[in-house]
Amino acid sequence: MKKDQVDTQKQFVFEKPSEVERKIPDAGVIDKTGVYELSRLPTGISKIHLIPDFIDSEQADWIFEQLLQDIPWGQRTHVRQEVSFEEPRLTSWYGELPYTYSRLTMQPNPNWHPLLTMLKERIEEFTGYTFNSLLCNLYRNEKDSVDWHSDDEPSLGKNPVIASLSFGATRTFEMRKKPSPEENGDYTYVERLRIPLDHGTLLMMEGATQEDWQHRVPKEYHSRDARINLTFRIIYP
Ligand SMILES: O=C(O)CCC(=O)C(=O)O
Repeated sequence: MKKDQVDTQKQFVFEKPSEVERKIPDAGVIDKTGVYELSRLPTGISKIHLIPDFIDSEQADWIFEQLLQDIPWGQRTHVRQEVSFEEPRLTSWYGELPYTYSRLTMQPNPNWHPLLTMLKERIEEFTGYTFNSLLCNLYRNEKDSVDWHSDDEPSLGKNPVIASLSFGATRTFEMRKKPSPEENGDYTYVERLRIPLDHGTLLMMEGATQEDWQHRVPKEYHSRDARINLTFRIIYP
């Protein structure tokens, strides 16, 4: 065969790409009362329980006003790689023991506000768990937020139960599943959930939720009024 003959006989063969094109999954939305199993992995079952209107709106209105006024809100500063930055929200801690997260320690404060004690007891009666600590968050407006994290500090023990009660403006609580080891820390294709937390809503997180999932409350592009979030926890010495 001559050389030019070979060239004209060249064929283009379509070859399927060896890697299947992956789609980023749409975020699921959870906004109805119910118990939801998020995942079942060797680490355990991740479960949340959403109870909108746990506190009726009229009661929630005055609770919000009281807490906004009475809780000793403070702005904490984090230092990372020698750069310090202020948390984009105000916080307050209640409990007999100090609480350390992101290398920041909040000192014990055993002087529970009576309203907080009342809310704690109501949640305990409903859930059957006994909580000994509370992290309060105040999101002053749409610019305040909390970044992706899990509540997995050693002081919370294994499979912590966290009861999160919200007052004021509705903000979206987002969850994303931690990637499997093959993903090398890449969250691009992980499962995601969006949970609107509005005035008086209780969200319980249980089982392996903190081990296998992360959560955040992102900044919003449109204006938002203030929101208070109370996360009741069980801290071990
Ligand atoms: O504001 C919320 O709903 C979440 C707060 C939170 O993630 C936390 O306190 O760890």
